[in-house]
Amino acid sequence: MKRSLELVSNSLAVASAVPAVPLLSPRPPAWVSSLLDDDCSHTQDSHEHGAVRVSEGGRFALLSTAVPEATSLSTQAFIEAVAHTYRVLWRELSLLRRAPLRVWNFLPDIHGPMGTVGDRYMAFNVGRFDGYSDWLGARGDFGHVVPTSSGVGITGHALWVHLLACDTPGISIENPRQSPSYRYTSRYGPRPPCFARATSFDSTLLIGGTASILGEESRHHDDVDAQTRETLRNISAVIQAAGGLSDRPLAVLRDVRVHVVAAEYAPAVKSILEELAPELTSVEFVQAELCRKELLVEIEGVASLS
Ligand code: 3EB
Repeated sequence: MKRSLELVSNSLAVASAVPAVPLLSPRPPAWVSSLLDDDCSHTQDSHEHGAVRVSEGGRFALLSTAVPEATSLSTQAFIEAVAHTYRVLWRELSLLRRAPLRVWNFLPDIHGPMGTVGDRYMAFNVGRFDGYSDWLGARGDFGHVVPTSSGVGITGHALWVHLLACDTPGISIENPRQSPSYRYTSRYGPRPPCFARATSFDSTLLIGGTASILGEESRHHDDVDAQTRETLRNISAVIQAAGGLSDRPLAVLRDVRVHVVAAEYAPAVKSILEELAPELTSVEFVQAELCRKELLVEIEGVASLS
């Protein structure tokens, strides 16, 4: 026991090799509050409207809502609760006269079984699809309309959805290396997820959850190194697609949140980030379950296109 403790403290002494990896909390990353604060001519206003908490700061607003006992719901009730959540958020958006930029979805018991639908993430996708379909009218035509997002696991029983919005619409960006999420086949669930790979506004690019997926297929099962490199190729491609620097797209990446399924993966991901994206200003590691069991790492972030 003593021996292994010594080993741990020795490795800690080597140039910050071991990052802290807290369990994910169901909240957007810190840059979101800075965005609301910075763009504020007066103090940030926060109020409740029905089930939605609205925080407004200048041109931006963050809409947050939860389904408290989501894990107790039947498959059908859960799907309906997700669809309802999306309808409520989008109704609130139009009341506020704002356009969606970015969604964070935090799912409790993300791989819990949900009958013939599959797991809870797949059931979530059915509900999100239904909610978006009602809002968009034309079923399935989500291109250039849905914002970028992430969908990750969270401990506890509540489902949380946060929506960042702006007074001017963003531009949805797709990744040529990946199928648009809303065109996934039924291989990963009866209804596809609905999100853009990134949303740009002004000269900022919000990059949604990005993992080791090529086309629609998960790559490099059981290899966190290869998954991280594949993920960073996807992030490069989406920055390029948005018109970012083409020689080394990762140089414009600013803040990232890195989700790892197990804390022990963090040092490997950290050293690849130091190799390929040394300009990063802030890296937050969190431990979370991801939407497909074979995915070990997922990275989201902000890039500066100017
Ligand atoms: C994927 O399909 C898997 O469900 O909102 C990335 C971004 C992922 C968003 C979501 C899921 C979601 O790329 C990971």
